[in-house]
Amino acid sequence: MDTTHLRTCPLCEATCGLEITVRDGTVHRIRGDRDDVFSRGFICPKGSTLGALHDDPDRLRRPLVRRDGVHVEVDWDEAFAEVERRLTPIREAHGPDAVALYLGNPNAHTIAGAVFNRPLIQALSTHNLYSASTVDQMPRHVSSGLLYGNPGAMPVPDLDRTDYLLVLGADPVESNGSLCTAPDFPGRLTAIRERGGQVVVVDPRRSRTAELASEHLSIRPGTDPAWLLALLHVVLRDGRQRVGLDRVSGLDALDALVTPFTPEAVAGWCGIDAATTERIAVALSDGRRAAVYTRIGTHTARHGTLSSWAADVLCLVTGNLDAPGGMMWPEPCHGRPHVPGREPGGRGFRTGRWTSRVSGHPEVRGELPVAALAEEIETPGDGQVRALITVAGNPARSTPDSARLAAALSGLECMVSVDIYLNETTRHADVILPPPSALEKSHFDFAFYGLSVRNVANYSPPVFEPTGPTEHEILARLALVVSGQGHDADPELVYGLVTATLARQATELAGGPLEGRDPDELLAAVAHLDAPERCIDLMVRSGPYGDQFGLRPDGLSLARLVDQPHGVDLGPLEPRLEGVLRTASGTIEVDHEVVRADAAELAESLTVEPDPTDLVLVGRRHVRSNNSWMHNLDVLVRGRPRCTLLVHPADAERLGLRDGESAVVTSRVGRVQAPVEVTDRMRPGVVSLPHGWGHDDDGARLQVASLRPGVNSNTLTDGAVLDPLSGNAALNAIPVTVSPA
Ligand SMILES: Nc1nc2c(c(=O)[nH]1)N[C@H]1C(S)=C(S)[C@@H](COP(=O)(O)OP(=O)(O)OC[C@H]3O[C@@H](n4cnc5c(=O)[nH]c(N)nc54)[C@H](O)[C@@H]3O)O[C@H]1N2
Ligand SMILES: Nc1nc2c(c(=O)[nH]1)N[C@H]1C(S)=C(S)[C@@H](COP(=O)(O)OP(=O)(O)OC[C@H]3O[C@@H](n4cnc5c(=O)[nH]c(N)nc54)[C@H](O)[C@@H]3O)O[C@H]1N2
Ligand code: SF4
Ligand SMILES: [Mo]
Repeated sequence: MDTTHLRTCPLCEATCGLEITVRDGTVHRIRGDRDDVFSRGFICPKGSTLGALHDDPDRLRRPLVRRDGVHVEVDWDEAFAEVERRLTPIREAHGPDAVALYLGNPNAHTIAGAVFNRPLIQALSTHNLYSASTVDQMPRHVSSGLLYGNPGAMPVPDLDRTDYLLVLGADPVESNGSLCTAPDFPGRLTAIRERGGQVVVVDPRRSRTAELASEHLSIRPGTDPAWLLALLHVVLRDGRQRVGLDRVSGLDALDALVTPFTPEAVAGWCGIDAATTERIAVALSDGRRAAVYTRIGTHTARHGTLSSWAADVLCLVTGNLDAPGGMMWPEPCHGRPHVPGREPGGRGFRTGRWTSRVSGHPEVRGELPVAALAEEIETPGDGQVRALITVAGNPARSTPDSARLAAALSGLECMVSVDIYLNETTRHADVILPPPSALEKSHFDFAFYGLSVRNVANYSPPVFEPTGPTEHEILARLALVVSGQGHDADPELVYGLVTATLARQATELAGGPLEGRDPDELLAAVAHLDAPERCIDLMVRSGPYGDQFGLRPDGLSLARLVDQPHGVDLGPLEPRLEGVLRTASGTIEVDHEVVRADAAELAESLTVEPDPTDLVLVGRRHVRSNNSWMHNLDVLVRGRPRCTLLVHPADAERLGLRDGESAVVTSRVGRVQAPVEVTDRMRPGVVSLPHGWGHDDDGARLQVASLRPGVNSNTLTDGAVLDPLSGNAALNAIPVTVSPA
């Protein structure tokens, strides 16, 4: 008997609708759901592997505890008891900062990660909070914090209505998009060109996205902020600005900031001639609908925040912020509802409320840079990290100078990992707590409905019943252990707190639709649901489209989402600046001392003439890969090796490298050996290696991945190079030397 299940793919940010056929208790087929309101049948090769992932014999089903250096299976109570035995004395003897927490990328893709990490973070109350955000998008949070007072409010390109899309440092044909949720990104790019618009891709490599574009500019890595400021320079110099918004302050400071960044001054530095820069600046400011989209290549860089800030300011001054076809803010269905008459503004944004112990890095959004985690573990003294909890993260592969971090992990007194694999990171753990597979969880995209190019909502129930505790139960029980309530305390204690907070927030929102209602009435209305569903229902019903618990009977609720398994389309994005502004002034605050200082520092580097024989390393993604953790699926990794070093023919010639042969790549911190792929896709002077590989560590259990291990590119990236405004690691433009092996 076949059953069909419709659900959203949880693997990347594109949120594609899947149609999953189950036969005799196993996944028989997965294809794109043609009736999904957003993805319309689009699927990538990863989407159809959820069954293989579920059935992967290496995926952990039972907890592991390390005994005499070997991981052995134990039952769940024993595992939590072990966590309590090991963690509690460390916290008691050395205080809360002795236990660090690292949250990895899949937390953005699970309900547990979105809602149930909070109690664990609160219970730990450690200054040593780290996440994949500081090897990813932290610069964009900071630029939104500075400009809008709201680090969560990151505008997205209005892909379906723009006529001009400038893409820097993103390759959405491979990645399917990031900080821009758009299933079938390639189709949406093609549509821009088909309706007469243009797509310009700025990337040191001619990526597949660049091939789809109207124009490709092969920029020198790490120089995007200078080029973006040069575009701004031209717009301001020629009086081409047309700011359409009135809640803006600090624009007067821009002229001085962009003065050094003339198209001529940046031409040699960026590798883009002045005439091209002038032409792009004119196109962006001639009144057409235009959007500037920056991503990994620009954010994981020394001036990542400055780039992100400059891209938004460029849209602001050309009338393309909060306007259709420009950069816009989605209105997620679980967000805060409209409050009629509310004055925009709030408490503003600040960083540096505390600093890291060893290097004094400022806290950003409650986090310290993960690039500093190794030194916090290694350096003795008060506040030294002695224990670490990882949740859905593989920092031994995904963070800079990761060989140093891996060595530090092996010196911890205690490590606990919530993870589905015994891999390069979790092999260091004393206890591994495996959550159920993606198909055993319900799904709701808390993170991505706020980054979506259309307002949509979708809820997916689990396909299979979980055989062990759910991920939210694991997180709740960890929070209870940490807060001293014992390894056998009832997780409902945590669920109750989380849901009570949500109900209180809804009923205490001044001027909100539920103001003054009894929170217990809301809680009673959702009491019959499981914990994640209670949270979703509370947020959706009290959100901008919600039924407001009866006040708006045709409004949205979990029940309505369940009834519409192809998703609910809530329409195109609408201007909503006033809803997102949280600056103290109630305006977009353009002028910041820290931004001016960073731009001045950048201006200094323009005078340094690049040496044509210097080599720098950048990263890349492939559509059949997903960071470090999907290489254990044969269907995805079979075929030609993909962890190769791309080298331009001229560099290959000069360095004596031959296609298919091996090269040694050396940076300040490490060295790897990888097969060379000679290709004119690369800009001369730039080599490219993907991250997330290197699956040959002893003690990991990845039978398929270990057959095609590849090499770990983060052996080369340098933990000492950060974007000072955000603490984000620079993972691109890494100086390297390359020689034949
Ligand atoms: N050089 C270089 N380094 C990079 C990047 C780059 O471009 N270049 N990109 C960076 C970026 S953008 C990111 S986001 C980071 C990612 O950094 P991480 O999040 O640290 O690494 P991932 O490879 O995503 O590892 C995810 C982990 O979660 C586990 N997992 C998968 N699904 C689940 C689940 O449902 N629950 C739980 N509990 N665990 C699960 C996997 O087994 C794996 O151990 O890497 C960064 N590192
Ligand atoms: N298939 C697949 N999809 C993924 C992931 C994956 O690992 N595999 N990871 C997911 C995650 S966690 C994220 S954050 C997103 C990331 O999604 P994207 O931001 O699209 O990331 P990439 O595909 O790595 O593309 C980055 C591009 O930046 C270029 N680049 C490098 N340095 C520079 C520079 O200095 N300037 C400019 N202008 N360009 C530069 C690189 O050549 C590369 O083409 O993808 C997500 N989706
Ligand atoms: S593009 Fe992303 S969301 Fe869509 S099927 Fe592929 S992995 Fe899943
Ligand atoms: Mo990411």
